[in-house]
Amino acid sequence: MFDKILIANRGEIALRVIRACREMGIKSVAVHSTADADAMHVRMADESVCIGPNPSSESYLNKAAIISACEITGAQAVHPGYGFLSENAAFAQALEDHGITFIGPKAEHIRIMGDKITAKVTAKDLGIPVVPGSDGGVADFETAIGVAAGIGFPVIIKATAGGGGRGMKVAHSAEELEIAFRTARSESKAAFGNDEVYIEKYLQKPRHIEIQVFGDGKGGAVHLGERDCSLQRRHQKVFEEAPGPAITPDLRAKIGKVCADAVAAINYIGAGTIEFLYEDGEFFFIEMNTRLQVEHPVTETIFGVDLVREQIRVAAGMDMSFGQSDLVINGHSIEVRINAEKLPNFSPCPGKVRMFHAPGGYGVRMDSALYSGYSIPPYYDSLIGKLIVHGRDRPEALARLKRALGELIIDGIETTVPLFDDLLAEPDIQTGDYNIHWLEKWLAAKYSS
Ligand code: MV4
Repeated sequence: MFDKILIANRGEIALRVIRACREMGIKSVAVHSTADADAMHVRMADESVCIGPNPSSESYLNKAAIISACEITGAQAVHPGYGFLSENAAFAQALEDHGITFIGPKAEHIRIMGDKITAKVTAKDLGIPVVPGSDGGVADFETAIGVAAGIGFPVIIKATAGGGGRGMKVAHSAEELEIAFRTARSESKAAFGNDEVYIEKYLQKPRHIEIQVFGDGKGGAVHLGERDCSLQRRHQKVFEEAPGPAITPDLRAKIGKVCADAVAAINYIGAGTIEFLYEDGEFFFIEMNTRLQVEHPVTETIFGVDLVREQIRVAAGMDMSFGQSDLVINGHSIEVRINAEKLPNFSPCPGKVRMFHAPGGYGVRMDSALYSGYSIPPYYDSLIGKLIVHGRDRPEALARLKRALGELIIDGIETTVPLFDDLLAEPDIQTGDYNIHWLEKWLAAKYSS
């Protein structure tokens, strides 16, 4: 087992990893930018190294500075958290070249899943159901028309180099397709330096369902069910839950086995998430994320497993501490993401937190790097906390979430907390009757005045 791990991240996820290290008897090294000298992850780690100035491009994304920090401190492994370098194949490779373990999948798997066409072809070959569409890139409009004729309108054009919703265009007719196809290509070229696009059948009212998988890197893998992350605004998740309100045990077991078998077949190591659109009882692969996700706690909560501990174990060459038959769902979990943003426009609202009080009590977990008196710097993501609740069933989790939100105090800045009080009052949220468009429609209606 490692004796020291460097955490190449900040905020709540850095604390999450430091906590796992401490419980495992592993020393932790925090890295930070100038702006983060007083951040909680720096205080909580055993050691810290300043790796650069405020912009993340010069600090949290600075590969050479992070590798130097490993060499200076003697850290044998790096946990990347999410975002930043977590899905950067070149970083994973550079660490390996320096004899440092990347706590995550092999660079090759990161690379495959980072290219959306290669990811889809790989998924299909591994027996994962994919959205009907072009087999690979579509180079000209004539080909695009041919694909659309085969699958029927509406269709969606996606950037190969995209992901997270960037560079997508929907077309309902051949006329719309001509414009959409050209715009998608030029926007993709401008945004990613790559104009390759592909075409899929456009699903009109799906849910975003993602399957958590975990591999041991030696042909063993399990699934840990699904999360329903359909409640999103501008491709940012806002509210996530497990199990998914629309997913039956039979559906879960079937798609879960397909996913676990697929990652086992490629000797995948560590945590991964296979994202699907789910509509009318069918799953359609869209992307795979080769990192620990923000919303991993809802899965941890219902299965009673520590995913970060498992990531560290398998990265050190140990076996996973559970098999598929050990993984039994207990109750229901919901996470809400708390951002330093001002409603109704979600405009970033950094600044000094005069007082922070986290809710607690039975079935409540608050993952946050806030403390009273902390100044949230303006340079990074606006996520400042995740409130995760557990109940015996969904109604109990919802009631507990409402209770916990009532205890939470974040004074001095604007946050997205008031949104959740309103959201919990909605009958569709109470019954779980929502899809990927529900939140944006609700926000438009609610804040239209
Ligand atoms: C789609 C789709 C409908 N049909 N693909 C958006 C983000 C990216 N990961 C995939 N996305 C979508 N792909 C087909 N074939 C609708 C979306 C989509 C979406 C997906 C998940 C969660 C929120 C979304 C919001 C708008 C569009």
